[in-house]
Amino acid sequence: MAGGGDLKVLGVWTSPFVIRVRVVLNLKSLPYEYAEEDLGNKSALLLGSNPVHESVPVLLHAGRPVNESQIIVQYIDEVWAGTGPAVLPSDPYERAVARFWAAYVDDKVGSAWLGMLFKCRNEEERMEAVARADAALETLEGAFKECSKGKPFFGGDGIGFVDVVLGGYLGWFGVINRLIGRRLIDPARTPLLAAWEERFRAADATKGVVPDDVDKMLEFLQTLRALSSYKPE
Ligand SMILES: N[C@@H](CCC(=O)N[C@@H](CS)C(=O)NCC(=O)O)C(=O)O
Repeated sequence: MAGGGDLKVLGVWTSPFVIRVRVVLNLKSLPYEYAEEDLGNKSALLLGSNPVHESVPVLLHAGRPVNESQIIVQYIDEVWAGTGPAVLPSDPYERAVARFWAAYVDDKVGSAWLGMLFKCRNEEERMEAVARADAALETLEGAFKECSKGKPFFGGDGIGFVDVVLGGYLGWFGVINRLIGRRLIDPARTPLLAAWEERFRAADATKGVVPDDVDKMLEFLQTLRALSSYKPE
């Protein structure tokens, strides 16, 4: 089994995709080296490790790169299956359901997130993206009920695949909350998810990884928007 010396994450501290990988490494208590990337001046290691997308996160395991956050999370869960809690369910059907909802999060919530913060050219476009996020979160409220079966997380008693995929966005949701003057995960509209958000933020594995400094995030947002190379798809 590889120890911490064998694991390195190339990341950006605000990235929802990086955060989910770090939460899973924490859940499994796997030590790793973390290298912060500058998206305006990417390292040769990043460009060489992920030449197709040139994006973070990259997990280097004994020097070999694994790319794409959902794939990285599943890789960690498979390689360290006996270490710490399982992130994906053991039952194949439940695993398929978890993968379905994780894909839904990145498709619907992820595109609304880009719309709310990066792509919108005016307030009207921001609010259109907020409406798309609201609709996706309402659907996820139903998914939470189905997957959690009354337990605290999508994954049941502990944080699972859908939890880390959605939870990675919570730092940016703090920024959106400030911009729109209410909680995006609205306790009135989606009470189960609102309670889930509190639990996820309070979990040990997310401490120091899910950002909570909204001012610092807003500063980062300005830097990112000013980067001519940053073109969110
Ligand atoms: N689908 C990818 C998305 C990764 C991604 O978009 N990462 C952003 C940071 S949040 C990035 O590195 N973008 C490269 C760039 O801006 O040049 C994943 O899940 O890993």
